[in-house]
Amino acid sequence: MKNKRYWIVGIIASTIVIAGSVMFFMPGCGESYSKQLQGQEFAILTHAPLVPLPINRNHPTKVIVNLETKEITRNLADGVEYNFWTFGGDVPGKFIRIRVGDLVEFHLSNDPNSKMPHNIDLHAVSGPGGGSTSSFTAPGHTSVFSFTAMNPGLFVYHCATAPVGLHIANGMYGLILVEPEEGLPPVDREYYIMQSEFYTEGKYGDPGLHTFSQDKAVDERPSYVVFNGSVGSLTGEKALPCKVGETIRFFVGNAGPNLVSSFHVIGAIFDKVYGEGGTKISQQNVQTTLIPAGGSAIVELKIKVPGTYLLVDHSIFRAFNKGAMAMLKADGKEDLTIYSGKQKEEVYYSVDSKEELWGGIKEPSTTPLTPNLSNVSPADFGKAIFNQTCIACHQADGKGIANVFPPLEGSDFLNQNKDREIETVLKGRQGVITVNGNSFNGIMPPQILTEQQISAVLTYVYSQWGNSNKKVTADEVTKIKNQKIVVSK
Ligand code: HEC
Ligand SMILES: [Cu+2]
Repeated sequence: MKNKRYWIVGIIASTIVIAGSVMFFMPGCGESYSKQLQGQEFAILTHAPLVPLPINRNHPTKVIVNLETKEITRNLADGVEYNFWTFGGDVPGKFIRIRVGDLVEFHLSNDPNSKMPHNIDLHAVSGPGGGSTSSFTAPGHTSVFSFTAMNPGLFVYHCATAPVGLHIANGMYGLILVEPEEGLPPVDREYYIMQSEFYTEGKYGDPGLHTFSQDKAVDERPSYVVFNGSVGSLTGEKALPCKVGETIRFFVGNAGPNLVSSFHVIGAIFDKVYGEGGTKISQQNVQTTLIPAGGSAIVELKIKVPGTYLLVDHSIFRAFNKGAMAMLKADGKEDLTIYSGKQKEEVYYSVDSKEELWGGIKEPSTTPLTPNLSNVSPADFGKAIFNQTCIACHQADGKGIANVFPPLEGSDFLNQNKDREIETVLKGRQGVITVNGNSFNGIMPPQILTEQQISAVLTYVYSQWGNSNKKVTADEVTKIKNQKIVVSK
């Protein structure tokens, strides 16, 4: 009995040992991550909006990062120039991607043409100044320092040379992603976006080369709030491409230097948010996520309906008046059950005005018209519009309704002035009018019709019930439509 029990214990124990060692030596499976530093590689850095490829090592390594500070002049907006100070020649600085436990040997070089010394404070560094105390570099010099990435997460880096605010305000920031041991779950696309403010002497859009405004910066009154270093860096032709159904991951940084970002995608919901750039999914199904100055967030979403989506700071004047807008353009198949698009448009009367207007007689017909022009004669087309649009008030026989709706049948008013009646249909009519000796004081709402539809319906009306048989062309309607002044009452 006793012997048997030892046997069982022995078998269980050796199974655990064997399984454990298999898991330890087999890369890429289970908990088989080594803490042992192995090998060496050069980091491949990317300019925004691109992100370096995911890391698939299961061990830390020595990573050599070469980054150059460079002072450049380029557009901040169309026709607006600014002297940017950069990490890697553009704003935001290049994206650095490493893995937790990596030993980073950082080489910071300052372009010989720089006017300023620079350094780097990486929020991923555990140590005084985040590296800035060891990386102060004069123009034409290179500084080297090393750090071990102790914590995974998405971190901001920035220049911390005095005056710190000026170096950040001029564009010296970027993101460094420290992947956790097991990496991030694979997705279809990753993009790098960084928000920041610019404080210029001169207003938003004032043309020319602009200099930094200390006053505005201290008062936190930016002239520009932008994504990726300039107005329009990710709009129009430069919209970020994606496909319907893909999982898209944004690494979003906020450099400030002052403002907090309310990051939002108009028409989409973040399925997952790694709040503040940490490693935990802090929320799911989020509309807007807050990104502190000097902080970040990782957001993931799926676009379900094709189209162009705006990425904004939902402090909305920043988006529409200061530049904080980017675009994500999704190609793919429509799904009308998720989003139908406009199904119809009709005239609306509030309950009150409807009672007043119609006195319970009849509601206006407001069905929108989408006739197939190719197989309908102009006369039939006009008649169809009359029957769908005008009939409710003016009646099928054009006789109208006594005291409420004037007749179109043999109407002296209608036959007097063609331009005026084009205007009636286009823009509506109200006030006292006299038709065939009877006065009316009602409201005809503007008709939601195209120029072509209006020309057809009026031509039809003129051809009926003893009217003057005038022809109305679409061009004549366009002319009246564009005319600012009222033809006549
Ligand atoms: C919702 C009711 C309503 C609809 C729909 C409507 N009208 Fe009118 N219409 C009126 C009223 C009411 C007046 C008189 C306005 C006033 O008192 O100033 C009027 C006036 C007119 C007049 C000038 C007076 C006359 O009798 O000659 C014309 C022409 C006219 N409508 C044409 C049309 C045509 C064409 C359509 C369709 C495209 C149309 N209306 C649709 C209510 C309507
Ligand atoms: Cu600097």
